[in-house]
Amino acid sequence: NRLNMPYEKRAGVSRNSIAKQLFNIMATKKTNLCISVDLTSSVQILNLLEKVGEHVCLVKTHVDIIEDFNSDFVEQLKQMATKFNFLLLEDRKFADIGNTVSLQYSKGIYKISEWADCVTVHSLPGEGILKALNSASSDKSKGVFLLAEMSSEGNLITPDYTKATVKMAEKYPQLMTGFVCQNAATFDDPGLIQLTPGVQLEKPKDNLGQVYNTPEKVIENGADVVVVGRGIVASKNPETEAVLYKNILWKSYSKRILG
Ligand code: 6AU
Repeated sequence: NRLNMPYEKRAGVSRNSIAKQLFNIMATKKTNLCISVDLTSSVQILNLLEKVGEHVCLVKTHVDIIEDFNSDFVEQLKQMATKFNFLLLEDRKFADIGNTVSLQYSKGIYKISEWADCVTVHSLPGEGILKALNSASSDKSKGVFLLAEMSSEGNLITPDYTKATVKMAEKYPQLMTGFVCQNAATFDDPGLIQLTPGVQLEKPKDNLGQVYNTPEKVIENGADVVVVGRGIVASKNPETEAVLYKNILWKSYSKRILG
């Protein structure tokens, strides 16, 4: 059972090199917190990461919301990832035919394939999307988090869609870092990572359909890496808040592996 296995053991059975690295970073830094830096200025993002970088294993970006995006920002982001030992996830949620996705992945202003360790991908278009990312030439290791479930109210994902998504991933073991999902029953493979968003201590939802659970609850529900955005980013003291989330999450994980 993956839920009772410690991260360092799971690193040993991962077939994707990013999943392996992420499990090892979590075990070393003793944190399974991913910060979602949904800010629109590059300076704001870098300032925030300077404060919370040591407390997170993964930094999740939406680069298409940054108003002053430039290559210097990417360089500084990469430097910070090295300095604090975290990985970079671009939450692009690719959802088109394979050919278009391979262009969106490596071309345009963002050149995601050049700096992101991993990306998020919808299974909706079918297997071609994974084939495209798998064959995209890249100098670095890469990984995919496939969306098997969503946190938002009224989303159209059904249990059959979730099952078919997990099945689709089975053909691409070297590409798959894990799944974005809410429930432990979604998949069994201990080498894959359950990335769970929709987490906040303050409130149960936002005004636009986001639904929140507590850190304890999502770890019980199988989360391996937990995404927190506004719970930290919009708080008065992001560093204090990041430490708070980190400690609750690590305590809940430590309890979980004891069975
Ligand atoms: O903590 P929040 O609500 O401020 O931010 C949650 C972050 C956002 C969403 O784009 C993302 O998590 N997200 C995702 C991801 C990670 O793919 C899937 C989902 O079902 N719900 C969700 O909120 O940046």
